[in-house]
Amino acid sequence: MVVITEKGIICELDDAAPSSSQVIAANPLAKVPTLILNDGRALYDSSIIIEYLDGLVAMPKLIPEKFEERIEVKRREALGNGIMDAAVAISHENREPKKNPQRS
Ligand SMILES: N[C@@H](CCC(=O)N[C@@H](CS)C(=O)NCC(=O)O)C(=O)O
Repeated sequence: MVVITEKGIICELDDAAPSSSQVIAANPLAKVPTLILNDGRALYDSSIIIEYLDGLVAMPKLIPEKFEERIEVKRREALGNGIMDAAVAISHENREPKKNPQRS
């Protein structure tokens, strides 16, 4: 969403759940984000989607060409992904029923 906003890309957004038939049909991993291209192909995993969108629209360039700068951006991306993975895991865990519920 940040890349789409930064690049001013016009696209259709759908808040389909990972378990929806639409996502499952497009992405064998059944995960979001999944980007469905105009030709019907689907891209998945945010890092691939970001790289695609950065190449699709030239400016502003978000992933630098220079090796060291590129690695720094990729390091930050990996940190962001790790934080999101942890947040999703915590969110799922909080939805699990408590194993030893306390009685009031
Ligand atoms: N590495 C992936 C992670 C995608 C991901 O885990 N998405 C979650 C968002 S809640 C999901 O779709 N989970 C569904 C599932 O794991 O079944 C990315 O960056 O796109």
